[in-house]
Amino acid sequence: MINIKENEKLSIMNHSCAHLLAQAVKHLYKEAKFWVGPVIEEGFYYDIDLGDKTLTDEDLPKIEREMKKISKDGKRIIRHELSKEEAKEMFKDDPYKLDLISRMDENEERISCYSQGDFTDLCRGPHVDTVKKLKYFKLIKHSGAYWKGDANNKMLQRIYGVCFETQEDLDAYLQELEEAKQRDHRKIGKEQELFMTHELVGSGMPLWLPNGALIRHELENYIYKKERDMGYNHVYTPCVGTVDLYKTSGHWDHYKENMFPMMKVDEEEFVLRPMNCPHHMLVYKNKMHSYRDLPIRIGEFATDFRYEASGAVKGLERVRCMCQNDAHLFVRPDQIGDEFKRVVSLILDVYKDFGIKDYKFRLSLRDKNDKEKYFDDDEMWDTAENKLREVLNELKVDYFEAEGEAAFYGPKLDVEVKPAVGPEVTLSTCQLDFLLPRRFELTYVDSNGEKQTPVVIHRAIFGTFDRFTAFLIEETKGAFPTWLAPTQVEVIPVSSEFQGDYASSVTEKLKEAGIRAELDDRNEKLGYRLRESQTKKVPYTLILGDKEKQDNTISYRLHGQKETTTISQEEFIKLIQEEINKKEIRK
Ligand code: TSB
Ligand code: ZN
Repeated sequence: MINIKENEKLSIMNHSCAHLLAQAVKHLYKEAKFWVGPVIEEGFYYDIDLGDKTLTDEDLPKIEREMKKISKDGKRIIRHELSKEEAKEMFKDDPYKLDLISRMDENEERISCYSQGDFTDLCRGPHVDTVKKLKYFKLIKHSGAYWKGDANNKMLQRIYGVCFETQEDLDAYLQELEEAKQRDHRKIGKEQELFMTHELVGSGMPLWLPNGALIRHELENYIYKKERDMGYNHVYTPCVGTVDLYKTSGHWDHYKENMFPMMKVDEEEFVLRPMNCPHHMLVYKNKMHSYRDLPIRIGEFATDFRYEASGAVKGLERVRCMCQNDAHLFVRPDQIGDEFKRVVSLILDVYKDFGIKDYKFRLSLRDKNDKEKYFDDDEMWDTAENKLREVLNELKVDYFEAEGEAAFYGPKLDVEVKPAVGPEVTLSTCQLDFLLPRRFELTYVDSNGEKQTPVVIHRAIFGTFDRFTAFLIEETKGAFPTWLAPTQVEVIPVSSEFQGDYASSVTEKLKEAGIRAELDDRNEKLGYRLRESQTKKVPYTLILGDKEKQDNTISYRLHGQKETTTISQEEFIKLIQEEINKKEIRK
Protein backbone atom coordinates (compact mmCIF):
# COMPACT_ATOMS: atom_id res chain seq x y z
CA MET A 1 0.00 0.00 0.00
CA ILE A 2 1.34 3.44 -0.87
CA ASN A 3 2.82 5.48 1.97
CA ILE A 4 1.36 8.95 1.41
CA LYS A 5 3.60 10.62 3.94
CA GLU A 6 6.67 9.55 2.00
CA ASN A 7 5.37 10.81 -1.35
CA GLU A 8 6.07 14.54 -1.55
CA LYS A 9 3.32 15.50 -3.97
CA LEU A 10 0.62 13.42 -2.29
CA SER A 11 1.77 14.60 1.08
CA ILE A 12 1.18 18.23 0.08
CA MET A 13 -2.21 17.40 -1.42
CA ASN A 14 -3.31 15.48 1.65
CA HIS A 15 -2.20 18.24 3.94
CA SER A 16 -4.15 20.73 1.86
CA CYS A 17 -7.13 18.40 1.93
CA ALA A 18 -7.04 18.42 5.73
CA HIS A 19 -7.55 22.20 5.53
CA LEU A 20 -10.37 21.70 3.06
CA LEU A 21 -11.98 19.30 5.52
CA ALA A 22 -11.61 21.82 8.34
CA GLN A 23 -13.17 24.56 6.22
CA ALA A 24 -16.16 22.34 5.37
CA VAL A 25 -16.60 21.37 9.02
CA LYS A 26 -16.52 25.04 9.99
CA HIS A 27 -19.27 25.77 7.46
CA LEU A 28 -21.45 23.01 8.87
CA TYR A 29 -20.64 23.37 12.58
CA LYS A 30 -20.02 27.00 13.47
CA GLU A 31 -18.73 26.19 16.95
CA ALA A 32 -15.98 23.89 15.60
CA LYS A 33 -12.45 24.48 16.86
CA PHE A 34 -9.42 22.79 15.37
CA TRP A 35 -6.43 21.12 16.95
CA VAL A 36 -3.98 19.49 14.52
CA GLY A 37 -4.42 18.02 11.05
CA PRO A 38 -1.32 16.07 10.03
CA VAL A 39 -0.51 13.90 7.05
CA ILE A 40 -0.12 10.23 7.92
CA GLU A 41 0.90 7.13 5.99
CA GLU A 42 -2.74 6.51 5.05
CA GLY A 43 -3.67 10.10 4.12
CA PHE A 44 -4.58 12.73 6.69
CA TYR A 45 -6.72 13.39 9.72
CA TYR A 46 -7.94 16.41 11.63
CA ASP A 47 -8.72 16.54 15.36
CA ILE A 48 -11.68 18.79 15.93
CA ASP A 49 -13.55 20.06 18.98
CA LEU A 50 -17.23 20.00 18.06
CA GLY A 51 -18.51 20.98 21.50
CA ASP A 52 -20.96 18.31 22.67
CA LYS A 53 -21.40 16.76 19.26
CA THR A 54 -20.16 13.25 18.57
CA LEU A 55 -19.91 12.48 14.86
CA THR A 56 -21.94 9.64 13.35
CA ASP A 57 -21.37 7.76 10.08
CA GLU A 58 -24.06 9.88 8.44
CA ASP A 59 -22.06 13.07 9.03
CA LEU A 60 -19.14 12.13 6.79
CA PRO A 61 -21.03 12.24 3.43
CA LYS A 62 -22.45 15.64 4.41
CA ILE A 63 -18.98 16.98 5.15
CA GLU A 64 -17.68 15.44 1.94
CA ARG A 65 -20.39 17.18 -0.10
CA GLU A 66 -19.45 20.52 1.46
CA MET A 67 -15.78 19.86 0.64
CA LYS A 68 -16.71 19.18 -3.00
CA LYS A 69 -18.66 22.44 -3.10
CA ILE A 70 -15.73 24.45 -1.76
CA SER A 71 -13.37 22.72 -4.16
CA LYS A 72 -15.61 23.56 -7.14
CA ASP A 73 -15.79 27.15 -6.02
CA GLY A 74 -12.05 27.11 -6.62
CA LYS A 75 -10.62 29.68 -4.23
CA ARG A 76 -6.89 30.25 -4.19
CA ILE A 77 -4.82 29.12 -1.19
CA ILE A 78 -2.75 32.03 0.05
CA ARG A 79 0.16 32.03 2.48
CA HIS A 80 0.64 34.89 4.98
CA GLU A 81 3.35 35.47 7.50
CA LEU A 82 2.64 36.97 10.90
CA SER A 83 4.61 37.80 14.00
CA LYS A 84 3.88 35.69 17.08
CA GLU A 85 1.96 38.62 18.56
CA GLU A 86 -0.15 39.06 15.44
CA ALA A 87 -0.89 35.35 15.37
CA LYS A 88 -1.95 35.42 19.02
CA GLU A 89 -4.28 38.31 18.26
CA MET A 90 -5.73 36.61 15.20
CA PHE A 91 -6.48 33.37 17.09
CA LYS A 92 -7.30 35.00 20.42
CA ASP A 93 -10.62 33.12 20.73
CA ASP A 94 -9.13 29.78 19.87
CA PRO A 95 -7.45 28.05 22.83
CA TYR A 96 -6.15 25.22 20.63
CA LYS A 97 -4.31 27.48 18.21
CA LEU A 98 -3.03 29.61 21.10
CA ASP A 99 -1.64 26.44 22.64
CA LEU A 100 0.12 25.61 19.37
CA ILE A 101 1.53 29.13 19.05
CA SER A 102 2.83 29.06 22.62
CA ARG A 103 4.60 25.75 21.95
CA MET A 104 6.38 27.03 18.86
CA ASP A 105 10.11 27.28 18.83
CA GLU A 106 11.44 30.34 20.71
CA ASN A 107 13.56 31.25 17.70
CA GLU A 108 10.68 31.06 15.29
CA GLU A 109 9.80 34.70 14.80
CA ARG A 110 7.46 34.48 11.86
CA ILE A 111 4.45 32.25 11.85
CA SER A 112 2.76 31.20 8.65
CA CYS A 113 -0.96 30.90 7.96
CA TYR A 114 -2.86 29.67 4.96
CA SER A 115 -6.17 31.15 3.83
CA GLN A 116 -8.70 29.86 1.36
CA GLY A 117 -11.88 31.90 0.99
CA ASP A 118 -13.43 32.38 4.42
CA PHE A 119 -11.05 29.99 6.22
CA THR A 120 -7.60 30.55 7.67
CA ASP A 121 -5.47 28.01 9.49
CA LEU A 122 -2.13 28.14 11.18
CA CYS A 123 0.27 26.00 9.20
CA ARG A 124 3.85 25.56 8.06
CA GLY A 125 2.73 24.39 4.64
CA PRO A 126 3.43 23.93 1.83
CA HIS A 127 0.04 23.60 0.17
CA VAL A 128 -1.37 23.37 -3.33
CA ASP A 129 -2.18 26.81 -4.76
CA THR A 130 -5.93 26.37 -5.16
CA VAL A 131 -8.65 24.19 -3.64
CA LYS A 132 -9.59 23.35 -7.24
CA LYS A 133 -6.74 20.84 -7.26
CA LEU A 134 -8.37 18.85 -4.48
CA LYS A 135 -10.93 16.81 -6.35
CA TYR A 136 -10.36 13.14 -5.73
CA PHE A 137 -10.71 12.62 -2.01
CA LYS A 138 -12.67 10.47 0.39
CA LEU A 139 -13.39 10.69 4.09
CA ILE A 140 -12.60 7.25 5.39
CA LYS A 141 -13.69 7.11 9.02
CA HIS A 142 -14.08 9.02 12.26
CA SER A 143 -13.19 8.27 15.86
CA GLY A 144 -12.73 9.93 19.22
CA ALA A 145 -9.22 11.13 20.13
CA TYR A 146 -8.19 12.68 23.42
CA TRP A 147 -6.61 16.10 23.11
CA LYS A 148 -2.83 15.53 23.06
CA GLY A 149 -3.51 11.79 23.45
CA ASP A 150 -4.11 12.21 27.19
CA ALA A 151 -7.15 10.41 28.65
CA ASN A 152 -7.55 13.20 31.22
CA ASN A 153 -8.20 15.71 28.44
CA LYS A 154 -11.30 16.36 26.39
CA MET A 155 -12.22 13.83 23.72
CA LEU A 156 -12.01 15.48 20.28
CA GLN A 157 -13.53 14.18 17.04
CA ARG A 158 -10.98 12.82 14.60
CA ILE A 159 -11.85 12.56 10.92
CA TYR A 160 -9.62 10.55 8.60
CA GLY A 161 -9.44 11.09 4.86
CA VAL A 162 -7.30 10.59 1.81
CA CYS A 163 -6.72 12.54 -1.39
CA PHE A 164 -5.25 11.54 -4.77
CA GLU A 165 -4.41 13.15 -8.09
CA THR A 166 -6.84 11.08 -10.14
CA GLN A 167 -10.08 9.18 -9.68
CA GLU A 168 -8.32 5.96 -10.77
CA ASP A 169 -5.69 6.32 -8.05
CA LEU A 170 -8.36 6.99 -5.45
CA ASP A 171 -10.45 4.00 -6.59
CA ALA A 172 -7.45 1.68 -6.57
CA TYR A 173 -6.53 2.84 -3.08
CA LEU A 174 -10.06 2.41 -1.76
CA GLN A 175 -10.16 -1.09 -3.19
CA GLU A 176 -6.89 -1.94 -1.46
CA LEU A 177 -8.29 -0.52 1.74
CA GLU A 178 -11.37 -2.68 1.40
CA GLU A 179 -9.20 -5.76 0.87
CA ALA A 180 -7.15 -4.87 3.94
CA LYS A 181 -10.36 -4.57 5.95
CA GLN A 182 -11.37 -8.04 4.82
CA ARG A 183 -8.02 -9.36 6.01
CA ASP A 184 -8.18 -7.59 9.36
CA HIS A 185 -7.62 -10.25 12.03
CA ARG A 186 -10.34 -8.73 14.19
CA LYS A 187 -12.91 -9.39 11.46
CA ILE A 188 -11.69 -12.90 10.66
CA GLY A 189 -11.23 -13.65 14.36
CA LYS A 190 -14.91 -13.00 14.89
CA GLU A 191 -16.13 -14.83 11.77
CA GLN A 192 -14.09 -17.93 12.50
CA GLU A 193 -14.65 -17.79 16.26
CA LEU A 194 -10.95 -17.55 17.07
CA PHE A 195 -11.15 -15.06 19.92
CA MET A 196 -13.50 -12.63 21.59
CA THR A 197 -13.35 -9.75 24.01
CA HIS A 198 -15.80 -8.78 26.70
CA GLU A 199 -16.04 -5.55 28.62
CA LEU A 200 -16.52 -7.53 31.84
CA VAL A 201 -13.07 -9.02 31.36
CA GLY A 202 -11.58 -5.74 30.23
CA SER A 203 -10.00 -3.86 27.40
CA GLY A 204 -6.99 -5.54 25.78
CA MET A 205 -7.80 -8.88 27.44
CA PRO A 206 -8.91 -11.23 24.66
CA LEU A 207 -10.42 -14.64 25.36
CA TRP A 208 -9.14 -17.36 23.06
CA LEU A 209 -12.07 -19.45 21.79
CA PRO A 210 -11.64 -23.18 21.01
CA ASN A 211 -10.69 -22.58 17.35
CA GLY A 212 -8.09 -19.96 18.25
CA ALA A 213 -6.82 -22.06 21.14
CA LEU A 214 -6.27 -24.99 18.77
CA ILE A 215 -4.08 -22.85 16.54
CA ARG A 216 -2.18 -21.59 19.57
CA HIS A 217 -1.56 -25.13 20.82
CA GLU A 218 -0.11 -26.05 17.45
CA LEU A 219 2.15 -22.99 17.53
CA GLU A 220 3.26 -23.83 21.06
CA ASN A 221 4.08 -27.43 20.14
CA TYR A 222 5.92 -26.32 17.03
CA ILE A 223 8.20 -23.81 18.73
CA TYR A 224 8.63 -25.94 21.87
CA LYS A 225 10.07 -28.74 19.77
CA LYS A 226 12.41 -26.36 17.90
CA GLU A 227 13.63 -24.89 21.17
CA ARG A 228 14.15 -28.30 22.81
CA ASP A 229 16.18 -29.32 19.78
CA MET A 230 18.34 -26.23 20.28
CA GLY A 231 19.10 -26.99 23.91
CA TYR A 232 16.51 -24.82 25.63
CA ASN A 233 15.04 -25.84 28.99
CA HIS A 234 11.54 -24.63 29.77
CA VAL A 235 10.16 -23.48 33.08
CA TYR A 236 6.88 -22.26 34.56
CA THR A 237 6.96 -19.17 36.78
CA PRO A 238 4.18 -17.03 38.30
CA CYS A 239 2.80 -14.02 36.45
CA VAL A 240 3.31 -11.79 39.49
CA GLY A 241 6.40 -10.65 41.31
CA THR A 242 7.02 -8.35 44.25
CA VAL A 243 7.80 -4.69 43.77
CA ASP A 244 11.25 -5.47 45.17
CA LEU A 245 11.90 -7.91 42.33
CA TYR A 246 11.23 -5.14 39.83
CA LYS A 247 13.25 -2.64 41.85
CA THR A 248 16.18 -5.05 41.64
CA SER A 249 15.79 -5.46 37.89
CA GLY A 250 15.31 -1.73 37.24
CA HIS A 251 11.82 -2.13 35.74
CA TRP A 252 10.39 -0.14 38.65
CA ASP A 253 12.53 2.87 37.67
CA HIS A 254 12.55 2.51 33.89
CA TYR A 255 9.39 0.66 32.92
CA LYS A 256 6.81 1.68 35.50
CA GLU A 257 4.50 3.53 33.13
CA ASN A 258 4.01 0.28 31.19
CA MET A 259 3.05 -1.68 34.31
CA PHE A 260 -0.23 -2.30 36.09
CA PRO A 261 -0.37 -0.69 39.53
CA MET A 262 0.79 -2.44 42.66
CA MET A 263 -1.52 -4.60 44.78
CA LYS A 264 -1.00 -5.45 48.41
CA VAL A 265 -1.58 -8.95 49.78
CA ASP A 266 -0.87 -9.30 53.51
CA GLU A 267 2.49 -7.60 53.86
CA GLU A 268 3.68 -8.26 50.33
CA GLU A 269 3.47 -5.73 47.49
CA PHE A 270 2.86 -7.39 44.14
CA VAL A 271 2.79 -6.29 40.54
CA LEU A 272 1.53 -8.20 37.53
CA ARG A 273 4.70 -8.86 35.62
CA PRO A 274 5.35 -6.96 32.38
CA MET A 275 8.35 -9.17 31.50
CA ASN A 276 9.77 -12.50 32.60
CA CYS A 277 13.46 -11.69 32.73
CA PRO A 278 13.64 -11.15 36.52
CA HIS A 279 12.06 -14.56 37.19
CA HIS A 280 14.48 -16.25 34.82
CA MET A 281 17.45 -14.48 36.43
CA LEU A 282 16.41 -16.10 39.71
CA VAL A 283 16.08 -19.49 38.03
CA TYR A 284 19.68 -19.10 36.80
CA LYS A 285 20.80 -18.02 40.25
CA ASN A 286 19.26 -21.09 41.87
CA LYS A 287 22.54 -22.95 41.50
CA MET A 288 26.23 -22.47 40.75
CA HIS A 289 27.37 -22.57 37.13
CA SER A 290 30.67 -23.37 35.56
CA TYR A 291 31.90 -21.77 32.31
CA ARG A 292 31.43 -25.21 30.74
CA ASP A 293 27.65 -25.16 31.44
CA LEU A 294 27.10 -22.03 29.38
CA PRO A 295 25.08 -21.19 27.31
CA ILE A 296 22.14 -21.91 29.59
CA ARG A 297 18.85 -21.35 27.82
CA ILE A 298 15.72 -20.85 29.92
CA GLY A 299 12.47 -20.74 27.95
CA GLU A 300 8.88 -20.11 28.96
CA PHE A 301 5.52 -19.45 27.37
CA ALA A 302 4.91 -16.75 29.87
CA THR A 303 1.94 -14.52 30.56
CA ASP A 304 2.67 -10.82 31.01
CA PHE A 305 0.57 -7.76 31.65
CA ARG A 306 1.36 -4.37 30.25
CA TYR A 307 -0.41 -1.08 30.40
CA GLU A 308 -1.07 -0.13 26.78
CA ALA A 309 -2.99 3.11 26.08
CA SER A 310 -6.68 2.37 25.51
CA GLY A 311 -6.50 3.85 22.01
CA ALA A 312 -3.57 1.58 21.11
CA VAL A 313 -5.17 -1.71 22.17
CA LYS A 314 -6.03 -3.73 19.05
CA GLY A 315 -7.48 -7.27 18.75
CA LEU A 316 -4.78 -9.83 19.42
CA GLU A 317 -2.08 -7.58 18.01
CA ARG A 318 -1.69 -5.16 20.90
CA VAL A 319 -3.08 -6.51 24.14
CA ARG A 320 -2.71 -5.84 27.84
CA CYS A 321 -2.47 -9.52 28.74
CA MET A 322 -0.11 -11.43 26.48
CA CYS A 323 1.83 -14.66 26.33
CA GLN A 324 5.44 -14.33 25.23
CA ASN A 325 7.36 -17.08 23.48
CA ASP A 326 10.20 -16.01 25.72
CA ALA A 327 13.68 -17.24 26.55
CA HIS A 328 16.73 -15.86 28.29
CA LEU A 329 20.08 -17.17 27.18
CA PHE A 330 22.93 -16.91 29.68
CA VAL A 331 26.24 -16.82 27.82
CA ARG A 332 29.92 -16.07 28.33
CA PRO A 333 31.12 -12.88 26.59
CA ASP A 334 32.98 -14.99 23.99
CA GLN A 335 29.71 -16.79 23.12
CA ILE A 336 27.61 -13.71 22.33
CA GLY A 337 28.25 -13.77 18.59
CA ASP A 338 27.54 -17.46 18.07
CA GLU A 339 24.45 -17.54 20.23
CA PHE A 340 23.07 -14.41 18.64
CA LYS A 341 23.58 -15.96 15.22
CA ARG A 342 21.73 -19.09 16.31
CA VAL A 343 18.76 -16.94 17.33
CA VAL A 344 18.75 -15.06 14.04
CA SER A 345 18.91 -18.36 12.11
CA LEU A 346 16.00 -19.66 14.17
CA ILE A 347 14.00 -16.55 13.29
CA LEU A 348 14.78 -17.01 9.58
CA ASP A 349 13.98 -20.69 9.79
CA VAL A 350 10.59 -20.08 11.42
CA TYR A 351 9.70 -17.35 8.92
CA LYS A 352 10.48 -19.75 6.11
CA ASP A 353 8.24 -22.42 7.64
CA PHE A 354 5.37 -19.92 7.77
CA GLY A 355 6.12 -18.40 4.38
CA ILE A 356 6.65 -14.94 5.89
CA LYS A 357 8.59 -12.84 3.39
CA ASP A 358 7.60 -9.28 4.02
CA TYR A 359 9.59 -8.08 7.04
CA LYS A 360 12.44 -5.78 7.99
CA PHE A 361 15.16 -6.11 10.58
CA ARG A 362 15.47 -3.07 12.81
CA LEU A 363 18.45 -2.46 15.05
CA SER A 364 16.88 -0.65 17.98
CA LEU A 365 19.29 1.63 19.82
CA ARG A 366 18.99 3.86 22.86
CA ASP A 367 18.24 7.57 22.72
CA LYS A 368 21.40 8.99 24.26
CA ASN A 369 19.54 11.96 25.72
CA ASP A 370 16.80 9.98 27.41
CA LYS A 371 18.38 9.22 30.76
CA GLU A 372 15.02 8.41 32.30
CA LYS A 373 14.12 5.53 30.01
CA TYR A 374 17.60 4.16 29.54
CA PHE A 375 19.97 2.96 32.16
CA ASP A 376 22.78 5.50 32.39
CA ASP A 377 26.04 3.76 31.46
CA ASP A 378 27.37 4.96 28.11
CA GLU A 379 30.25 2.53 28.01
CA MET A 380 27.98 -0.46 28.54
CA TRP A 381 25.57 0.74 25.86
CA ASP A 382 28.31 1.44 23.33
CA THR A 383 29.78 -2.03 23.85
CA ALA A 384 26.40 -3.73 23.45
CA GLU A 385 25.36 -1.68 20.41
CA ASN A 386 28.67 -2.20 18.64
CA LYS A 387 28.59 -5.92 19.37
CA LEU A 388 25.16 -6.19 17.75
CA ARG A 389 26.29 -4.23 14.68
CA GLU A 390 29.31 -6.47 14.37
CA VAL A 391 27.21 -9.66 14.45
CA LEU A 392 24.67 -8.25 12.01
CA ASN A 393 27.36 -7.29 9.55
CA GLU A 394 28.87 -10.75 9.86
CA LEU A 395 25.47 -12.29 9.21
CA LYS A 396 25.03 -10.00 6.19
CA VAL A 397 21.39 -9.33 7.00
CA ASP A 398 19.86 -6.06 5.83
CA TYR A 399 18.75 -3.84 8.69
CA PHE A 400 17.99 -0.24 9.50
CA GLU A 401 18.81 1.57 12.72
CA ALA A 402 16.28 3.28 14.98
CA GLU A 403 17.24 5.40 17.97
CA GLY A 404 15.05 5.36 21.05
CA GLU A 405 13.58 1.91 20.35
CA ALA A 406 15.91 -0.14 22.60
CA ALA A 407 14.76 -1.83 25.80
CA PHE A 408 15.85 0.02 28.94
CA TYR A 409 18.45 -2.69 29.61
CA GLY A 410 19.96 -3.01 26.15
CA PRO A 411 19.82 -2.74 22.34
CA LYS A 412 17.68 -5.12 20.26
CA LEU A 413 17.29 -6.60 16.86
CA ASP A 414 13.57 -6.41 16.08
CA VAL A 415 11.64 -7.83 13.17
CA GLU A 416 9.10 -5.36 11.87
CA VAL A 417 5.99 -6.38 9.93
CA LYS A 418 3.05 -4.47 8.53
CA PRO A 419 -0.44 -5.47 9.67
CA ALA A 420 -3.46 -5.20 7.34
CA VAL A 421 -4.53 -2.02 9.10
CA GLY A 422 -2.36 0.38 11.08
CA PRO A 423 1.33 1.00 11.65
CA GLU A 424 4.17 -1.53 11.64
CA VAL A 425 4.68 -3.72 14.70
CA THR A 426 7.52 -5.83 16.09
CA LEU A 427 7.16 -9.57 15.85
CA SER A 428 10.40 -11.29 16.82
CA THR A 429 13.03 -9.70 18.99
CA CYS A 430 16.55 -10.54 20.12
CA GLN A 431 18.17 -8.34 22.74
CA LEU A 432 21.61 -8.02 24.26
CA ASP A 433 21.86 -7.24 27.94
CA PHE A 434 24.88 -6.54 30.16
CA LEU A 435 22.76 -4.89 32.84
CA LEU A 436 20.34 -7.38 34.43
CA PRO A 437 23.02 -10.02 35.12
CA ARG A 438 24.89 -7.33 37.05
CA ARG A 439 21.83 -6.17 38.94
CA PHE A 440 21.00 -9.73 39.98
CA GLU A 441 24.66 -10.46 40.74
CA LEU A 442 24.70 -13.52 38.49
CA THR A 443 27.95 -15.41 38.19
CA TYR A 444 29.67 -18.39 36.68
CA VAL A 445 33.05 -19.82 37.56
CA ASP A 446 35.67 -19.46 34.81
CA SER A 447 38.54 -21.84 33.99
CA ASN A 448 40.73 -20.17 36.65
CA GLY A 449 38.13 -20.70 39.32
CA GLU A 450 37.25 -16.99 39.28
CA LYS A 451 33.71 -15.63 39.40
CA GLN A 452 32.56 -13.90 36.20
CA THR A 453 29.33 -12.20 35.14
CA PRO A 454 27.41 -13.80 32.26
CA VAL A 455 25.73 -11.81 29.49
CA VAL A 456 22.01 -12.30 28.81
CA ILE A 457 20.30 -12.53 25.45
CA HIS A 458 16.53 -11.98 25.65
CA ARG A 459 14.67 -13.39 22.71
CA ALA A 460 11.11 -14.05 21.59
CA ILE A 461 10.74 -15.72 18.20
CA PHE A 462 6.97 -15.39 17.82
CA GLY A 463 7.12 -12.29 20.00
CA THR A 464 3.85 -13.13 21.70
CA PHE A 465 1.47 -15.88 20.64
CA ASP A 466 -1.14 -13.14 20.56
CA ARG A 467 0.60 -10.87 18.08
CA PHE A 468 1.94 -13.72 15.99
CA THR A 469 -1.53 -15.25 15.64
CA ALA A 470 -2.94 -11.85 14.66
CA PHE A 471 -0.26 -11.61 12.00
CA LEU A 472 -0.84 -15.16 10.79
CA ILE A 473 -4.58 -14.61 10.44
CA GLU A 474 -3.89 -11.62 8.19
CA GLU A 475 -1.13 -13.35 6.21
CA THR A 476 -3.35 -16.33 5.43
CA LYS A 477 -6.58 -14.30 5.25
CA GLY A 478 -7.96 -16.94 7.62
CA ALA A 479 -7.16 -19.84 5.25
CA PHE A 480 -4.66 -21.52 7.55
CA PRO A 481 -2.32 -24.23 6.32
CA THR A 482 -3.77 -27.65 7.10
CA TRP A 483 -1.52 -28.31 10.10
CA LEU A 484 -2.88 -25.19 11.81
CA ALA A 485 -6.50 -25.17 10.65
CA PRO A 486 -8.93 -25.68 13.55
CA THR A 487 -11.06 -27.92 11.30
CA GLN A 488 -8.91 -29.73 8.77
CA VAL A 489 -11.61 -31.72 7.00
CA GLU A 490 -15.33 -31.05 6.64
CA VAL A 491 -17.21 -34.22 5.72
CA ILE A 492 -20.42 -33.62 3.77
CA PRO A 493 -22.78 -36.40 2.70
CA VAL A 494 -24.75 -35.42 -0.42
CA SER A 495 -27.85 -36.58 1.44
CA SER A 496 -27.77 -37.39 5.12
CA GLU A 497 -30.54 -39.90 4.56
CA PHE A 498 -28.62 -42.02 2.05
CA GLN A 499 -24.94 -41.46 2.83
CA GLY A 500 -25.17 -40.24 6.43
CA ASP A 501 -23.84 -43.46 7.91
CA TYR A 502 -20.98 -43.66 5.45
CA ALA A 503 -20.02 -40.02 6.13
CA SER A 504 -20.15 -40.64 9.83
CA SER A 505 -17.85 -43.67 9.60
CA VAL A 506 -15.37 -41.74 7.40
CA THR A 507 -15.34 -38.91 9.96
CA GLU A 508 -14.62 -41.34 12.77
CA LYS A 509 -11.80 -42.94 10.80
CA LEU A 510 -10.21 -39.54 10.15
CA LYS A 511 -10.49 -38.61 13.82
CA GLU A 512 -8.89 -41.90 14.82
CA ALA A 513 -6.01 -41.01 12.50
CA GLY A 514 -5.57 -37.78 14.48
CA ILE A 515 -7.14 -35.53 11.85
CA ARG A 516 -9.47 -32.75 12.95
CA ALA A 517 -12.57 -33.72 10.98
CA GLU A 518 -16.15 -32.47 11.34
CA LEU A 519 -19.30 -33.99 9.96
CA ASP A 520 -21.91 -31.70 8.43
CA ASP A 521 -24.96 -33.93 8.00
CA ARG A 522 -27.49 -31.18 8.57
CA ASN A 523 -30.63 -31.29 6.60
CA GLU A 524 -29.51 -28.39 4.40
CA LYS A 525 -28.98 -28.25 0.64
CA LEU A 526 -25.61 -29.58 -0.54
CA GLY A 527 -24.72 -26.22 -2.17
CA TYR A 528 -25.39 -24.38 1.05
CA ARG A 529 -23.20 -26.70 3.12
CA LEU A 530 -20.40 -26.54 0.53
CA ARG A 531 -20.50 -22.76 0.53
CA GLU A 532 -20.36 -22.67 4.29
CA SER A 533 -17.33 -24.93 4.36
CA GLN A 534 -15.66 -22.55 1.88
CA THR A 535 -16.53 -19.50 4.00
CA LYS A 536 -15.09 -21.21 7.06
CA LYS A 537 -11.97 -21.75 4.93
CA VAL A 538 -11.68 -25.43 5.87
CA PRO A 539 -8.72 -26.82 3.84
CA TYR A 540 -10.43 -30.04 2.73
CA THR A 541 -14.11 -30.61 2.05
CA LEU A 542 -15.18 -34.20 1.44
CA ILE A 543 -18.27 -34.74 -0.66
CA LEU A 544 -19.71 -38.22 -0.25
CA GLY A 545 -22.44 -39.48 -2.60
CA ASP A 546 -23.71 -42.92 -3.63
CA LYS A 547 -20.70 -43.61 -5.82
CA GLU A 548 -18.22 -42.93 -3.04
CA LYS A 549 -20.25 -45.02 -0.60
CA GLN A 550 -20.42 -47.90 -3.03
CA ASP A 551 -16.68 -47.84 -3.85
CA ASN A 552 -15.53 -46.97 -0.33
CA THR A 553 -13.81 -43.84 -1.69
CA ILE A 554 -13.94 -40.16 -0.92
CA SER A 555 -14.09 -37.10 -3.18
CA TYR A 556 -12.32 -34.03 -1.85
CA ARG A 557 -12.19 -30.40 -2.81
CA LEU A 558 -9.43 -28.07 -1.65
CA HIS A 559 -10.31 -24.67 -0.24
CA GLY A 560 -10.64 -22.11 -3.01
CA GLN A 561 -10.77 -24.71 -5.80
CA LYS A 562 -13.65 -26.01 -7.83
CA GLU A 563 -12.45 -29.42 -8.99
CA THR A 564 -12.90 -32.56 -6.92
CA THR A 565 -10.55 -35.55 -6.74
CA THR A 566 -11.68 -39.06 -5.89
CA ILE A 567 -9.35 -41.44 -4.03
CA SER A 568 -9.56 -44.26 -1.49
CA GLN A 569 -9.99 -43.43 2.19
CA GLU A 570 -6.53 -44.78 2.98
CA GLU A 571 -4.88 -42.72 0.27
CA PHE A 572 -6.61 -39.61 1.54
CA ILE A 573 -5.50 -40.19 5.12
CA LYS A 574 -1.93 -40.72 3.94
CA LEU A 575 -2.00 -37.61 1.79
CA ILE A 576 -3.33 -35.30 4.47
CA GLN A 577 -1.14 -36.76 7.22
CA GLU A 578 1.90 -36.15 5.10
CA GLU A 579 0.87 -32.57 4.48
CA ILE A 580 0.28 -32.02 8.20
CA ASN A 581 3.56 -33.62 9.26
CA LYS A 582 5.54 -31.54 6.79
CA LYS A 583 3.64 -28.44 7.92
CA GLU A 584 3.17 -27.56 4.28
CA ILE A 585 2.02 -24.10 3.30
CA ARG A 586 -0.01 -23.54 0.18
CA LYS A 587 0.43 -20.08 -1.33
C1 TSB B 1 12.10 -11.02 24.78
N1 TSB B 1 12.26 -9.15 28.07
C2 TSB B 1 12.07 -9.31 26.65
C3 TSB B 1 11.93 -10.77 26.30
O1 TSB B 1 12.86 -11.56 26.99
C4 TSB B 1 10.83 -8.52 26.24
O2 TSB B 1 9.86 -8.46 26.98
N2 TSB B 1 10.89 -7.91 25.07
S1 TSB B 1 9.72 -7.01 24.43
O3 TSB B 1 9.31 -6.01 25.33
O4 TSB B 1 10.20 -6.55 23.16
O5 TSB B 1 8.50 -7.94 24.17
C5 TSB B 1 8.64 -9.12 23.43
C6 TSB B 1 7.66 -9.18 22.28
O6 TSB B 1 6.33 -9.10 22.77
C7 TSB B 1 7.75 -8.04 21.29
O7 TSB B 1 8.75 -8.26 20.36
C8 TSB B 1 6.37 -8.06 20.64
O8 TSB B 1 6.34 -8.97 19.56
C9 TSB B 1 5.48 -8.61 21.75
N3 TSB B 1 4.62 -7.57 22.37
C10 TSB B 1 5.04 -6.48 23.04
N4 TSB B 1 3.98 -5.77 23.48
C11 TSB B 1 2.87 -6.43 23.07
C12 TSB B 1 1.47 -6.20 23.22
N5 TSB B 1 1.01 -5.15 23.90
N6 TSB B 1 0.60 -7.07 22.65
C13 TSB B 1 1.06 -8.16 21.98
N7 TSB B 1 2.37 -8.43 21.83
C14 TSB B 1 3.26 -7.58 22.36
ZN1 ZN C 1 13.58 -10.57 28.85
